[in-house]
Amino acid sequence: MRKSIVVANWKMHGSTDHIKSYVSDLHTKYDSDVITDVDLVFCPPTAYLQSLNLELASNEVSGANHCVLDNCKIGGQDLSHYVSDGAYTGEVSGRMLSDLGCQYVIIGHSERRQYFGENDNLVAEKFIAAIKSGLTPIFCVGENKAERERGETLSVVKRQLQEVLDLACGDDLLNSVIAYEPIWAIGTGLTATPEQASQVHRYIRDLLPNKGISIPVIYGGSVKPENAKELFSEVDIDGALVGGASLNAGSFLSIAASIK
Ligand code: G2H
Repeated sequence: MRKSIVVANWKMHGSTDHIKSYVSDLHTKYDSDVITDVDLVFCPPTAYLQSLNLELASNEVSGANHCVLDNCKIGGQDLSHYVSDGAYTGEVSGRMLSDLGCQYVIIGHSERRQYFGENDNLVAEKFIAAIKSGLTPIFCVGENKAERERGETLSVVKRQLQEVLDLACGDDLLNSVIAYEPIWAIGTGLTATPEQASQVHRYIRDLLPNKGISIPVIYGGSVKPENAKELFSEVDIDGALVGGASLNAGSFLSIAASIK
């Protein structure tokens, strides 16, 4: 039985005020009868990890509908491939993320690959650094529009995954999440159809040791309350990596509530 997981990737958005009102909304709108057996993972900018964690853990929220957010976790959006402390200005290690309360970290998001020059090899090193730090990597793969149009989707995904498969041992992969995010669907309003996503998810599963039987494979790319149910109706889609729609607590909870 695979875990269902819905991840909020806030990207470079947020503020102290936003966190307070967001968590207050979570407390009032979260319905534990509707959202069952789903991990909710919040990945704010690193600067806000601690305040979000404290806010989520707080039981000081007033209001009749206050509920305990047991299955809410936090994660980083990136980490250093350096595992040990050292003279690496600007870097944040996996140990530091763990120390701040993170259980997850996003690795190899297409925006990291596109704007910060992260290649398959660096991304694979970050995957290993996450595992060594006791974090669950949420490893992102996905093709761009030109690659899809040339029919290269599966070969691109295989190439991106291969470096990790080469560096990791089987047990490393057991504690990971794979996110399929077609780049042409990120922040564009375009979403892969459930069939398009499912085909790639099945292919990813086939590449994983033991057919990835226990590894969640989640979908990302303009997921919103309106399309979540249809995507989650596919057996190979175990959850979502949500960007824009995760900035509103109500929308994010509505996506999580759509999990079968
Ligand atoms: C893809 C996704 C979250 P959005 O990047 O990682 O963002 O839902 O805004 O397309």
